[in-house]
Amino acid sequence: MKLRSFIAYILVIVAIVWSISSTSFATKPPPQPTNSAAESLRLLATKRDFLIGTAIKPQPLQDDPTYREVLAGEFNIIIPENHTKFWRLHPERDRYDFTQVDAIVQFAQEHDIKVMGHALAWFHALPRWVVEGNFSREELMEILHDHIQTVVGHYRGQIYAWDVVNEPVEANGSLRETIWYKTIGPEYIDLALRWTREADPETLLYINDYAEGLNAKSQSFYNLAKELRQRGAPLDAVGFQSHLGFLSTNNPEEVAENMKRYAELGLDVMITEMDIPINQFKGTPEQQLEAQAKMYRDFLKVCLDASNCNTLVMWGFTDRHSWMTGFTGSKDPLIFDNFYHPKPAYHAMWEELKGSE
Ligand code: 9MR
Repeated sequence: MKLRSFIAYILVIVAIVWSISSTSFATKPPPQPTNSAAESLRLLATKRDFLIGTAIKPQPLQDDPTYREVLAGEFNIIIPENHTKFWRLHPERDRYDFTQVDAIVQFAQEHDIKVMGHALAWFHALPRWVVEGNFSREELMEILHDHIQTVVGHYRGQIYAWDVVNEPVEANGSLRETIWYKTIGPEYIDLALRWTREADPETLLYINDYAEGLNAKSQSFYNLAKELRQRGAPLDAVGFQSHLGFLSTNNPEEVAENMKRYAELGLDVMITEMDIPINQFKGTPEQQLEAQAKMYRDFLKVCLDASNCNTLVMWGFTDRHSWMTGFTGSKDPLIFDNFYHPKPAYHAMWEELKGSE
């Protein structure tokens, strides 16, 4: 009898403990985006003159209040992910369309957020009229000049930095054989920089690539930047895209070393497109998220510690709207999940920014 009542007693205790824990689990509120908290990423970054940003898309900006709320709460700089690309802004030779970007710039100004522009001369995202036009050297120079003058002029004084030439080098270290390179010659880079400076003397000018580590491609990107400086081209910075473990190295020591040599040239480095797909990490989903968080933190620290890096922009902020969504083999690369809940990567960056105040 004694044994039976002891067992009954244990069962009652187990039931109570189980019901308390499951109740608290069921009623536990989902983690909230921390933009309502006193200290967001943005606030911590702003306190130390650091720019923390994200690429953005116009559709959710227009349709989704949570997207807008998290964006304005957490970031002090943005890059339109696709809408400042050539084919979006300049769909026909005699027609420009600024509607979407004007709305983005207006949102940014209302929320005191800086805007970066990407990308004036790139081999990709060109309209057919450029690619298939069979233009002569003089005609293509006129087209690029007109594009830069009109676009950069339209946003004069409103764009913090322009990505003037995107992805100018190949993996093997040679200059990429883009339509601009093949038709105008390698001087298209100097010309594009000069024309951008003329159209907006205040904006920062950078060239951008996935050339962050130490290899043939990054050596050639570095040589290009050095030669541009030596020739007196108006270049202020280089962009490290940082699709880590995907297009780019995931070795922070190499990136730190690479940043140093740009400092010696008097050039800033901006991290412009950072994302970290979790499938590159082994282990359970929780372990993958922790490894992702550590990598976000490590690369943020590289930038914070460098004398010439004060900007880190991610290629989106919620996995719901990442360019990798739908890719097999590369996923969930950002710091908020599909439902705008901050992931361990968010908290890791938050701690790093807080710690470095
Ligand atoms: O994320 C962008 C995707 O939505 C576009 O379809 C694609 C082509 O324009 O470009 C993606 O962004 C790229 C960026 O412009 C340059 N660096 C690599 C980025 C990821 O591919």
